[in-house]
Amino acid sequence: MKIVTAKKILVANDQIASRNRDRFNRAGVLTVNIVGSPGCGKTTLLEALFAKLGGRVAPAVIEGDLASSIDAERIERLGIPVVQINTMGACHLDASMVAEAVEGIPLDHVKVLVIENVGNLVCTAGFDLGEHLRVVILSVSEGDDKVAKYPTIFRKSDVLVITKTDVLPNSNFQVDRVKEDLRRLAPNARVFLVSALADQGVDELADWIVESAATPR
Ligand SMILES: Nc1nc2c(ncn2[C@@H]2O[C@H](COP(=O)(O)OP(=O)(O)OP(=O)(O)O)[C@@H](O)[C@H]2O)c(=O)[nH]1
Ligand SMILES: [Mg+2]
Repeated sequence: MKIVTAKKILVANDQIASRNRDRFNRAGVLTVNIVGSPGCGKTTLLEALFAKLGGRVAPAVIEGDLASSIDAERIERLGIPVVQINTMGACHLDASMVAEAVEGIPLDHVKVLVIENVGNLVCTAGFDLGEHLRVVILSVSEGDDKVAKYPTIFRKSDVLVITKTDVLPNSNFQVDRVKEDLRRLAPNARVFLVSALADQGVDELADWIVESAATPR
């Protein structure tokens, strides 16, 4: 009987991820993997962010969900190229899914490819997709203990976006606690505070995306 271990699956994933990254580099496309719990506000943040790009960089999106094309339809309404991946139950995207989805993205006309991963704070941590930057989203309503409780994804991310900051006045969420926990795990990670609905901090995030897209890789 053939037994495939998780380690072998991860090694194979890393090889495909590396090919994806080469492809993005050749096309001059910055690729950002967005991870976070279900409902933390990933798609809403993308909608707000794209409205702020103002033609400075051309975005495209790969949406990952177990089922449905709800999120892809939201992005499509903005006139942005998008491909939906349905994982049929898998709790994360992997590099081969992204390699296939990229076939539907006009890379020659794109400067930033955003991959919205399946809503999950655990499984998404182990799978490199070939992205250049990983952005983890934590919404205020999830609680300020999540960095300490789910360290892997935070350790492996370049940026933490704390979302739904409009909810802060009615919450016991301590931003400083989150920043302290993150500093121990990922001292170089940047932190943005954002409310997509109240339009707070979105400009700063958009500027960071534009700067990152212009940075040589
Ligand atoms: N108060 C507040 N609510 C928000 C904010 N951003 C998103 N929401 C709400 O949070 C809910 C989930 O938002 P989505 O953007 O669909 O979340 P998601 O992370 O993309 O969800 P999945 O793709 O299903 O994992 C919606 O009801 C949003 O209106 C925000 O900045 N403030
Ligand atoms: Mg979404």
